[in-house]
Amino acid sequence: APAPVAKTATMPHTTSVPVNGHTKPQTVEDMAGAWKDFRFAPIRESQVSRAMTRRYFADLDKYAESDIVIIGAGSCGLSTAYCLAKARPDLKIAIIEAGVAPGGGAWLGGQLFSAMVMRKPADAFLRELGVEYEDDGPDANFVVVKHAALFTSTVLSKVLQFPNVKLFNATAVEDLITRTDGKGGIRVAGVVTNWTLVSMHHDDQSCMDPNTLNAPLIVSTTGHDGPFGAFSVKRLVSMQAIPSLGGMRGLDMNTAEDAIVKGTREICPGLIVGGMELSEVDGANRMGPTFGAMALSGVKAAEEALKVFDQ
Ligand code: AHZ
Repeated sequence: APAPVAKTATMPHTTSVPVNGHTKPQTVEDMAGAWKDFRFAPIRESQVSRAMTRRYFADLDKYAESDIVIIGAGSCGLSTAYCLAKARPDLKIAIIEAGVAPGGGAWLGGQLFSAMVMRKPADAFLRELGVEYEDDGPDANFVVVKHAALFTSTVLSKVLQFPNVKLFNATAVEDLITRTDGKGGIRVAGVVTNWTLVSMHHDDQSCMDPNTLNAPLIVSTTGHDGPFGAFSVKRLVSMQAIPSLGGMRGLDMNTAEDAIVKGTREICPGLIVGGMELSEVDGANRMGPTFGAMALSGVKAAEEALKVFDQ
């Protein structure tokens, strides 16, 4: 019979496992110079398969009823997830990310440059995460993280370590679950998902029906319009839940970042929108390569979500 899924993780450096017939503390230092007799512990392929699939399907089962679903794991979605998971360990938070690699556009600063600029006061979020940055002093209006990937990998790793968060990557939200509110309006009540590779082939394969996750609250952070971007707000327009989109405007860092943070809100019952997806609703400017608004829009999205959730 398959072994039950372990409830708690054991840190590798405290594990005692049999190595070369001897049980001894397993450290990297122990291995040095001992490669001639080196052997991995034996395995059968089906054990690997079951170790992965049992957990994945247990997660699908658990998160089929989530408390909050975050669509998109870019800089805004990950910041939202961090704040929500930290504030409310009792909530089940699912993140659905279309890409194989979470992080959206936050692996680089601007163009193909490494450094990531965050305007003050978003440096507070970097201190919260423990991400180091360069600050040119009290008169400087922004701080610089030496590589965007340092910010993104840190927030991602912290989010993934929360026991109440599950990231389903390579999975696209294809539609929203909606309910009528009895007064001619709708309430968003979950998401309709599919493997992203399946979503990309609806034009050349016969109907491949999706899966669903129910949740009383969705936070959509799918970025500005593009092949996958602005997903939820475009769907709200086609369902006539909101009249039209304002369309993202040209670049103006000063107006754009304030507008995105302040505008982060529940735009339709059950659906909060944050990050650059919001620029498509409100007709806000883009900010280009400054990421403070994405982090703080995440902070505000989490605050708005908890307000709704606590009602
Ligand atoms: O893959 C997308 C990306 O990782 C994901 N996504 C989009 N549609 C999805 C769908 N289902 C699941 N239907 C989906 N996932 O959402 C993520 C969006 O990340 P992003 O980095 O594009 O958006 P953001 O709002 O978090 O950050 C925007 C960063 C920008 S854009 C910009 C400018 O153009 O001026 N400036 C900044 C700082």
